[in-house]
Amino acid sequence: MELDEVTISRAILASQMETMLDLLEMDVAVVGGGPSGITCAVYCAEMGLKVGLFEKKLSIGGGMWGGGMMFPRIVVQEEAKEVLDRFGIAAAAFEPGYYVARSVESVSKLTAAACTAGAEFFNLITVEDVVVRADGRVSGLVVNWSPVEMAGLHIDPLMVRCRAVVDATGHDATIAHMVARKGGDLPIRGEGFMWAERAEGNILDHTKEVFPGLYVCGMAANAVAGECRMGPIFGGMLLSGRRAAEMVAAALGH
Ligand code: 48F
Repeated sequence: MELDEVTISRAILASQMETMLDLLEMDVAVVGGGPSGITCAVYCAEMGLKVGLFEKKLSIGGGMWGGGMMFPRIVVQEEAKEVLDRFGIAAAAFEPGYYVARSVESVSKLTAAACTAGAEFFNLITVEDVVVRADGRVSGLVVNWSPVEMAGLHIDPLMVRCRAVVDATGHDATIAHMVARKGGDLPIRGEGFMWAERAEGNILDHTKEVFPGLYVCGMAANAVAGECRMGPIFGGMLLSGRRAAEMVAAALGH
């Protein structure tokens, strides 16, 4: 076959523009493509919600790609093993209740499942603000290309509308901080010390709607609640992402 360079360009532009126009209005906007965000996206999509995930970096995966100190392995405890099994992620038993999975396989299979279920991933896009109108709810995101932010260019963003936002931005709890900074009633207590048992045990209690229309999951949930961190054990991230999806789906009547 004879290749035409302009056809290649047209294919990319047409496909992505169609997707971006379609996703200007969605049910759930997940911010952050780490383990909790991807897990939230896959469950939301499987429940029939129209979901878009925004990740500011080039790659999806957040803190899961790097495993523990660049050893590309993650530990998952008994309670969350079912999530690994659900997505066909191989896990080797270590000591009773502790399983070890490959971080690259874990990210890849969760991401692939989310794509198959219909979630759209927007990498290289940074969420820089939220939309809150007279009803006092978070009802949209303000987004811009990450390279624009990195270069410090003064270029105005674009906006998307959604029925719920999930802050899955990890330790920084970026979206929650944005809301708090602008006067939203959202107290942020900040992350506590390393204490895996406590951090993992409490994370589901902290996974919730923290401001009308805004849910927190993963490490962002613990950071908002003043809860401890846990390091490279990832069961809490997976279960928190799933819990956030269930809460959003229930709130949106799915
Ligand atoms: O940090 P991250 O992996 O969050 P998580 O899902 O998982 C935490 C674990 O990786 C680990 C841990 C538990 O085992 O302690 O740290 O809670 O992923 C957060 C993602 O959000 C992106 C960021 O690049 C990262 O990939 N992110 C942060 N701020 C923004 C953003 C933003 N403003 N717009 C878009 N993406």
